[in-house]
Amino acid sequence: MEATITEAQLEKEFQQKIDSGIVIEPKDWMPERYRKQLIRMMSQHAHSEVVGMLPEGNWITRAPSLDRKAILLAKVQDEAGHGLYIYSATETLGIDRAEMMEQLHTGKAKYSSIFNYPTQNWADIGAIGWLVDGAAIINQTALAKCSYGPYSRAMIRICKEENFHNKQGYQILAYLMRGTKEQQEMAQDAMNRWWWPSLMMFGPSDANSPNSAELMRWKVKLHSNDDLRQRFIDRTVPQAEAIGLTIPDDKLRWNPDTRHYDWGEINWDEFYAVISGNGPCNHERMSARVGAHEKGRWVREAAAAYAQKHLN
Ligand code: BYC
Repeated sequence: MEATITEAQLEKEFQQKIDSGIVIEPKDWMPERYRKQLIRMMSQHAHSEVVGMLPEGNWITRAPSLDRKAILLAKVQDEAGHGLYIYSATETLGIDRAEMMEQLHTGKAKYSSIFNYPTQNWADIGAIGWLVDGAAIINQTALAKCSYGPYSRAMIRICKEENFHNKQGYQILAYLMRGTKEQQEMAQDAMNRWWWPSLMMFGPSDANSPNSAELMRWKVKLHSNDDLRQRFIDRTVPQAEAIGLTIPDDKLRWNPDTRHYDWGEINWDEFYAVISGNGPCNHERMSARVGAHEKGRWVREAAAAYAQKHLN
């Protein structure tokens, strides 16, 4: 008689694969909880890419030159592409895109807190590219080595594109800092408004991160929220100094003993308000997203009708 493999044995073997660095592929056995956690995190990541087009899209028609418009247009299109890769990667876990959309539109699924802040002037586009894409690169470079194959592979290409985004943002601010006093003030004002929300992108502090322990055991996350946040600060402070921007944090200073920057305290009340739907632009972002989805209904229906007629 064949011995039945128990769930516990399967889980043990799964963990051994993870511990020895074997990448998990869609058809491999995986614990239901691993699948659920990945669907949660990856779908929220895909939603972030798509909702993230809105604050920058706001400036495409008002970019200060044709070159800047072309660059911004390309960047925003890249973000749409990132959303598509990650939605496709998430579908390999057995959820379909319509269900993910439904979760976003009903508020069941989150998207990154950062996209609930307004883009008030052109310098904000520089700050998003430099700080927001910069934070995303730190997070995603780690995810490119995560245990789930489709997610890690999507991240490799995305990180390459984010690097271009990051440089174009930094260049916008570097140019403004070489400009008139008014332009320098615009750049500093954008820095002041985007710095702390960018730090919030890494999630709650480790002590308050309910998902981290499990995700790190499964090597979905390779570093904790606080470790990645510190890495971002250490990398970004010298870049700010190089172009004459001041980081809006009185407590920021280099610590020669730890060889990291010490820094102040995130306003966690603000973070939790934003992720529970009460940030400055949550309602605006969701109504724009739901509206765009509704407007695209006829395209989805036409594509489905075409597929039924010609592709079966
Ligand atoms: N915003 O236990 P935790 C881009 C939620 S887009 C909102 O630490 P986890 C770009 C968290 O979901 C790049 N919610 O969670 C696009 C959880 O709630 P639920 C976006 C947040 O998963 C366009 C709860 O708080 N990148 O680059 O272990 C233009 C507890 O947190 C946030 C990604 O999505 C937040 N900031 O860690 C420009 C990266 N932080 O789900 C640029 C992929 C936490 O239990 N995601 N929450 O209801 C991750 O790496 C991880 O999911 C996080 C959170 C580090 C974000």
